[in-house]
Formats: sequence, structure tokens, C-alpha cells
Amino acid sequence: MPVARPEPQEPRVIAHVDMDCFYVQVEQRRNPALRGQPTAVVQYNDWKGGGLIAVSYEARKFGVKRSMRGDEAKMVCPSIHLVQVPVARDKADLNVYRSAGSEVVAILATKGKCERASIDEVYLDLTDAAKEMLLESPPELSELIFEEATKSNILGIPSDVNNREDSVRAWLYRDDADYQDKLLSCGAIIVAQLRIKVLEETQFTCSAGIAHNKMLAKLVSGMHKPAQQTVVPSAAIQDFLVSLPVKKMKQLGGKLGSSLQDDLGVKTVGDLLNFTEEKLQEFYGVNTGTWLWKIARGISGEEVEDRLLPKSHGCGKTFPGPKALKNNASVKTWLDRLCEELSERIQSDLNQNKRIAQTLTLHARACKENECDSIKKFPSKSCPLRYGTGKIQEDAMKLFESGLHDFLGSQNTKWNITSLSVAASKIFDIPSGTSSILRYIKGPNSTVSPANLDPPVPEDPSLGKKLHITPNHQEHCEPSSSEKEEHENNSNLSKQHQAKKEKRVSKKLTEVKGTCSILKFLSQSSPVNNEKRKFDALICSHPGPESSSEQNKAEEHDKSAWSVDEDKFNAGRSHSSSSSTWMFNVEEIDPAVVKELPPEIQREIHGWIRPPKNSSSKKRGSTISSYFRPERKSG
Ligand code: TTP
Ligand code: CA
Ligand code: CA
Repeated sequence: MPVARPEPQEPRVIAHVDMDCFYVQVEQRRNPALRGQPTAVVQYNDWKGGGLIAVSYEARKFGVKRSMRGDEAKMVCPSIHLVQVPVARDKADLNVYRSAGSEVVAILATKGKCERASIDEVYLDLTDAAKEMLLESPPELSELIFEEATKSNILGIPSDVNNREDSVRAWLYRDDADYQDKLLSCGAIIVAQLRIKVLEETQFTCSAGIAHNKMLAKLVSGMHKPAQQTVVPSAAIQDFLVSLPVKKMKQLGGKLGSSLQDDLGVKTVGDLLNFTEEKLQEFYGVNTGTWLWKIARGISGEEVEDRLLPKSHGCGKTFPGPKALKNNASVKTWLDRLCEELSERIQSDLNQNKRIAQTLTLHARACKENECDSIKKFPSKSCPLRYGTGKIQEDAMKLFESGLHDFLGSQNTKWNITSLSVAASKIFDIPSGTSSILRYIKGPNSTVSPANLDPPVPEDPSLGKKLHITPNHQEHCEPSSSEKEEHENNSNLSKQHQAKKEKRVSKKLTEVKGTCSILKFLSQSSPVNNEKRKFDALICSHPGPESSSEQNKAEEHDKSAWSVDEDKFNAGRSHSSSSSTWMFNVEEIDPAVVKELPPEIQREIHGWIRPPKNSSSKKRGSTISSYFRPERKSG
């Protein structure tokens, strides 16, 4: 459930930047003959010409939509150019798009805190840059930048087409503006400048929203597309929100939004204003009630995170219509491929960015024979992630079996899998200077965990279940893959931000402190590990994909190469819901694991995980302190 964050005292300037028809632009840069042409990128799938995953604005004019398949698009727009996504391991290979996204991020990150939100979008906190600009009067910027800023759409100012630019210019540069609006004007100029730079350096256009918080910036960034920006002055917030369907708000696309509609009759954000904070708290609890009350007024304290790399890695594949998987062997074949890719990506993230992923999650979409309309979802399953392709493959298959077991319940029925994806999340930075941990994880000469460090994984009881096979059809779809950073530019991005990150190490350490995750991680690679864990005890379940708006969006379209928002979705979900059973259960760790590690690693671990001052605190993970105290004394 969403929670209200404290609002900052000072006004902020936040931008949300989203690339226009991104995959199409990447393909148009690769093949300039496609520029200005109706073009769509289709996923790797020959069924009915493949599903469209990105559509150029020229093709949109003909009525071509992302929900179409190639054959249908050709009918609507015979001149359309269909470009197939690159393929690797029999599935879409999104590297070229990810690395193009990273090029853009590197430019956008030059003006302030930058959070990479998906393959083609970022949030920027431009407050400091805007304040600086306010101090220069007038700012020294080219005419081109002023011109671009003058093309902004400003919510709430009359949009008479004849003198639109005059009124925008008057709004942006008026002397009697209050401080907040002045900051926003500077924000609009900075974003115009960044967008021009992105175009000059990458040939890509993008659109942006500029507001005082992330929520509003995101809501308007797509309002005027392509290649435009939209500003939300404080005075325009109420009018803008009043008629906005609640489902459009981030975090209201799913169950909470449906409950607002069904239980309170709230259809638009304006309808929410009829409820007092107390009333909303009565229905949804103190935190969510307050959050709802605030968002109805355009108030959101959520901060822009300083993160240029993705929050999780995921890859997946849909199996629409006749391609549905109907038995364990075919699921295994595909899971092995997906896990191989995932493993490469997390290994490369480890090598280049010194980041470790802790959680492996499996999502699937399934239906039982003759029950394809059933709303029962295949539960997503997570477990601690073990590095090494073989281990990931093995664990993913067990997660699948466990999920299938829950999905089928006591029914002995045939099933269809229409989408599969695996994700690695809960990624954290290894503090600089901890090279011995890396060496240990990777082994002196190898790039992956040495196989002999692989502990046995106990059998999952659900393995014994007999599964029946039947031909069946279902045209269901689910987003599947997410971000990957394994290219040069990502590593450069990472280096650029290394200094900044180092400053934040102490903060990160606090996050590591109180969890046993790194120990768990090491325990899974340790040759001396008295392996006590039961794999199934480590599995966490989550309900099947919820219908958030982003999720819905993806589900409407049959997208195996979907890569954007599920990243967030996965990460968000596993962060919030999967931390329950294993993540903080310190008692389960065998102390021998740590004692047997090389001394320098023991020292590092003790450095990372300092005991809290108040060891009697009953907070999660507080037992780490008691666990470590004797070690610290003797070490
Ligand atoms: P979007 O930003 O949703 O869309 P877009 O950039 O193509 O178009 P717009 O100008 O409206 O923003 O997604 C970014 C890329 O992510 C998109 O180009 C292709 C990919 N994608 C999928 O593969 N499947 C999907 O279902 C979605 C939504 C996106
Ligand atoms: Ca986009
Ligand atoms: Ca996007």
C-alpha cells in the first residue's frame, strides 16, 4: 500500500523525461531511410506477423496501435515498415535499446540527481540547477534553448493557438512570478536545453513533464508528444487533477484504484476531494489514507533516487496462442534460456558496476484447461539468488514447480503457460574497497562462481507431482523483460557516478546493516556451508501480477519484448512483499559460514554490518548484532 512521504520544506523542480516511440527511433538511427516513415518494431514471433511493440508517430496517424499484430498493421497502413527486434537465444534481444537508453541517461544526468525509471525514462531533480539559474540574470543560454522552452505547454494558461508562444514566453519570463513559478520556468529552460542536447548527441527526441514533484511530472510528460514538454504550475494543479481518472495515478491502477471506484464511488481524483483525511484513513488505514488525501491535492514527497542503473534485471518471453507451453520439459527449455541471459546480465553488472542481486523471482502466466477465463493467477515466486547459470536455472525451475503446485491446488488438470519471466532484484552496491569479496565470489580465474561452491539444493516436494499435458490455446500476454546494463556506456555511467556513490556508501551500509542478505549470499557459495536450508522454505510467494495500470497496459498488448515498466513492477513488488520469511531470518545462518571465510572477507563483512547501538532493539535483523559481537571481539 502506498505511503505518504514527508514533503520537502523547499519547493523542488522535478522533471520526468520519456523517449518518443523509443525502439522505433533506435531502429531509425540504425537505418536512416526509415526516418519520417510509418514504422513499427515487432517482437520476435512469426504468429500473425508478430506483435507490435513500438509504433512511430507517422504510423499512429494511420491508426496503427501497439496492440496490433504485424498483419493487422499492414492492413491499416500498407506502407508501414516493420522492423523485427534483434534476436538472441530465440527471443528478443533488447541490448541495443538498453544501451541507447543509457546514452540518453548519461546526458540527462548532467544537470542534477537522475533516476533511471525504465528503459526509456528518467526522473530528474533539477532544483539546484534551477536555483543556480535564478541567480544568473539573465541566464547565458542560446536563442535555440529559449525558443524550445517557449514551445512548452504550460498547464492552466490560455492556449490560444495564434499567440500561444507569446503567452508561454510571457509566463516563463514574467517578473511578478512567485519563487515557485520562477523555479519552474528555470526548470523548463533546463529541460529544453537537455532535450536539445539529447537530440544533438543521440538523434533521439523525447518529451518531458516539469513540475514540483515526481507524480505530477510523470502525469504530464506524455500529455504532449512527440518532442514536447509540459509544465505544471502550482496554480494549475487542482484543475488538472479534478477530472483525471484515479486509475491514471501511479499506484492506483490496481486493487486500490478499483476499491476506490467500487467502495467509495471515486472515479476521478476530484471525487477524492469529497472525503476527509480521517474518512480515507478509516477505509484504507492511516498511511494510505493520508497518501490518498495528499495526492488528491497534488502533494507528493517522493524523492528522485540517485540511480543510473536499473533496479532489477529481468528477462522473459510470452507464448501466445498456439505457442503456449504445455509441459515441464518445454518450460525447462525456456527457463534455461531465460536464466542463461539473466545470469550473464547479473554477472556483467557485478563485474562492471560491482552490484550484487539478491533475489530471484519467477513470474508466469498460466491457465488450466477449459478454464482460461479463470481469474486465478499463477503466483510469483522468489528465493535468494545464487550466482552461476546452473544454479539460477535450477532454482528457477523449482520456483516454477512450486508456483504451479500452488496454482493447480488439488486439481489434477492440464495447463498452459503463456508467459514466463525471471528477474533478479534487491540489487545493492558493493562498497568500494571490498574487492576480496568479489574475488571470493568469482574465484581467482573465473567470471562466475566456481561450480564446486555450489551447495546441494534439497528436493522440492512439489517435484513429485504428476502434471498432465494437453493442447490448449490462450491468447494472453504479459510483460516480460527488463533492464540490462552490460555495455560500455553503462560502465562509463557507473564510473561517472562512482565518486558520488562512494559518498553515499555509509548510507548504503546502513541499509545493508540489519539484513543477513550478504551472509545468505555468501553462505550459498561457501564450500564449508553446512547447508541447512530447505529450498522450499526459502521460497516466497506473491499473488500473481496485480492489475496496476502499467501492468494493464502491458497486458493489453502481447509483448514478449516488453521491457520497461515491469522492471519497476518486479522490483517494487519484490522489495515490498518478498522480504518476509527468509530475508531477515538471521538465526538460520550457520555461524560457521562466516568463520570459515577468508579473514579479509570476514573483516569486510564486520565492517559492513555493524551492530546497532541498542542491541535490545527488536527491529528486523537486530539479532545480527548479537550474532556478530563475539566475532568482532575476537577479530
Ligand atoms: P513506451 O515509453 O511505453 O512507448 P514508446 O516510447 O514506444 O512510445 P511513446 O512515444 O508513446 O512513449 O515504451 C518504451 C519502449 O518500450 C517502446 O518503444 C517499446 C518497449 N515496450 C514494449 O516492448 N512493450 C510494451 O508493452 C511497452 C509499453 C513498451
Ligand atoms: Ca516512451
Ligand atoms: Ca516509457
